[in-house]
Amino acid sequence: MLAVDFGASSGRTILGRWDGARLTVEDIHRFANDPVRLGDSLHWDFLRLFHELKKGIHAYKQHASGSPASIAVDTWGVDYGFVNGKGKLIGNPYHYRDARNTVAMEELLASLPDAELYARTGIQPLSFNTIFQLYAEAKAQTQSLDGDTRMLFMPDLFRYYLSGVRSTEYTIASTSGLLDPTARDWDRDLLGRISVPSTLFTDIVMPGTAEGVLRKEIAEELQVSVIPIVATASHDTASAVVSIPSLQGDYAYISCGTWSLMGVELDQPILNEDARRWGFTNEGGAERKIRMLKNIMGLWLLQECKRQWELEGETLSYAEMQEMAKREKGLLYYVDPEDPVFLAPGHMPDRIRRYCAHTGQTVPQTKAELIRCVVDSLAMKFKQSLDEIELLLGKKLASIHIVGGGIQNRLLCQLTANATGRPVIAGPVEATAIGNVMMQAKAHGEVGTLEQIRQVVMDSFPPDRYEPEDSAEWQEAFHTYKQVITKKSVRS
Ligand code: ADP
Ligand code: LRH
Repeated sequence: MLAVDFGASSGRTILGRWDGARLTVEDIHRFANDPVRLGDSLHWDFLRLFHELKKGIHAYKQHASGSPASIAVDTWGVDYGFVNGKGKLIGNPYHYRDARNTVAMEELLASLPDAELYARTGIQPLSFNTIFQLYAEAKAQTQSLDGDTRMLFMPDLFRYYLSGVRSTEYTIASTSGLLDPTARDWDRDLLGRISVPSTLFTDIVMPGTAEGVLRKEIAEELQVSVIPIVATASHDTASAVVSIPSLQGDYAYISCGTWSLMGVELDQPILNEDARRWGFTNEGGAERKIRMLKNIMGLWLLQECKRQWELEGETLSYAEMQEMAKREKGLLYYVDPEDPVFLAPGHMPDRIRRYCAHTGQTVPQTKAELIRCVVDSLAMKFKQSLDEIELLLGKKLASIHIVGGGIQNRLLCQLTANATGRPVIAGPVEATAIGNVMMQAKAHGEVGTLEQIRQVVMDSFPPDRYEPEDSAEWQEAFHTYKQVITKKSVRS
């Protein structure tokens, strides 16, 4: 089975080999996913990404014989494109970090208060949620959206151009802020209130559903046979959560890549005032589960420092950056990785320094100090979020599972154990692609339940473990961190 995983910073095609009991994965194609600024807007390069998708399918032949049993695509959340009745893509999809959304959010929240919206959708109001993007779109009237046009989220859009089937997969739709989290379907009344035609929205299909086959013209172009296309848990975070290697319910997870998505898996959403105030979101998971989690601006802060330093002429690898931070003294300065000041691209080192100055802290000067500041702050944010999750659940959690590319930052894994005082269980690194493949296996009837899938992941990809160290020092420092982030929210 081929899993195509488009992350916000890079994409990959993974070949999953399933022997009936264990899974192995092989990376057969990797590519960068660089957004493009065009005029004053920020976009995804959809055509280039589709080209990379085809290259990944073609690469299969160099690694295996015959054809894959199926293909499925997952991507980051919230973004979408429009496809008209003739199958043409209207415009190039916007990047969720585009600046147009902030004003749209403020305007919509003026007529649809935050508390009401949260009670209806269970989604933390972030400016880039699809609901605000569509509202911005409707106001700007840049596209003509007739009755035959459909809005498709990014993985659905890729799937449409692979198979010709226009449908909406549940987990990706759940990132939009347009679903009723209990009914697990569109909130039709809400759709009416954002001034876009209701005909834009297709039926919702559950993850693990076969949705057509590879278009004949693509099969001919790539000289492959006609391959089934599956709607997997197509929000990358949902696929990552599928492959948490545990059968216990007593852990919090962090899906750690560009973003850090920290939360728990539940049967029903939590929609109370504390969950809203603390910024928790209730997204949909495989098997109708709810992913109650927080969107934390994760390793994006390091990605943007790295990019800025490259522009200034110094190229550092992530491995080098981690080593530099390890040598630095810790617990000296903090930022709040949830603060919207860090959302847009550009000049990240300056923004981190400004944040520290603004909150009366010592300002990190060197690159190593800046990296250490980010890693310490993330570990502290994970501790803060864990405390909030435990209050919402009314129980203590035994461990933290971290999955995704971020586990290669071993310093972050260790500091997370130190900050939370809980063991960190790290892996698999390709959790999203593995979850994607296992939901395809489910569509083929090879596995039935989430428990069976997680047993397979546990048997196939043994994780690493980090024990907490220096707990007293971290507990004390946590109070300083909390004072810092409170100071910032009071001042801004
Ligand atoms: P996404 O899917 O959101 O694009 P990934 O899951 O691929 O993100 O994770 C990317 C992040 O992993 C990078 O931002 C970087 O911080 C971290 N990372 C990748 N490789 C390494 C490495 N060798 N050492 C430390 N961190 C790494
Ligand atoms: C992570 C992610 C996250 C959010 C963001 C926009 O890649 O999917 O869960 O939805 O991107």
